[in-house]
Amino acid sequence: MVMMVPAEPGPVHLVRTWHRAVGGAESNVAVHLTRLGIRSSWVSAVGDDSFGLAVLDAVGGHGVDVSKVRIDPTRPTGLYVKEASPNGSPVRYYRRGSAASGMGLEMIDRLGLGEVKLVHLSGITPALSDSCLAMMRELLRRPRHGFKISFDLNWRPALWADRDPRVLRELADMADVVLAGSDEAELVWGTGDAARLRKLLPGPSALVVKQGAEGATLLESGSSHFEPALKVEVVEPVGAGDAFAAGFLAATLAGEAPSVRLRAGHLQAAAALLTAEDVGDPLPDDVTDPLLHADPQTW
Ligand code: KDG
Repeated sequence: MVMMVPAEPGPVHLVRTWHRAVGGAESNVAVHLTRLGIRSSWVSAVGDDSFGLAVLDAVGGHGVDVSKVRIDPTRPTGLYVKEASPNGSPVRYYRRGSAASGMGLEMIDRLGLGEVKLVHLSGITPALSDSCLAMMRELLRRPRHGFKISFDLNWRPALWADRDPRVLRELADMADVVLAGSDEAELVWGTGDAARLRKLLPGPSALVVKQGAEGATLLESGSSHFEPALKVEVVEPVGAGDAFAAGFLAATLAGEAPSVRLRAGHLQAAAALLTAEDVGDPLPDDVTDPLLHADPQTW
């Protein structure tokens, strides 16, 4: 989506100068993964309009392959307005009837499932329309040969107002890797406790429960690992979950140990927390590399 952020202080209805950026959970993850050296495609749909071009330019400009994105001449590119604030940023969506909401089963062919190692999905897509939900279900139900599916819950209550969010439980349970905030899990499953959630979500081989500024827990192969988060002065939190997912998934693809995978997530999230845009500047390697493998006392 195109994202508009006020470029001057004051109540939003009085703001006349806006900063136009680009955001979207899955494209954010693709950008972070690409920066981390993982060849990534973003598969979605934009309108045949200037905002669509802006999205393709921005996401493609980071090196993400956008060649599989559908340009839909009949629907507009989605838009959202974000008011940056350290305590959670109110967002307003203008995406009903958007090109992305028009996606359906036919999009699955664009994924090149025979060639990929990982398909990353989010709980936002099934909220967009019935056809998007059907696409997600089909993708998650199909037998997987040589690739895994990760699923970030990304609970967005504004998108579920007239839809039944319980379907998220069913979709998440069919993924291989699930990431969820404990606060989101509390709302969707009635518990944010990692061990209890695991009982309600037995399908995925890996479950990551993020406890905000405290840290994150990975439950996998019968064991549980916790890594504290880094302490940062939060500028704006939107996008930090996507950054975490990318760091965690990149380290997972690299076959790293649980503590390194969680730390890789925290390091990416820390960089995203320091910017009002969804995707901030990456922390330099000479900062991240020693931290990834640091002694637990000094992390
Ligand atoms: O995770 C960040 C996203 O929430 C943001 O980029 C917008 O994808 C978005 C959404 O639907 O909320």
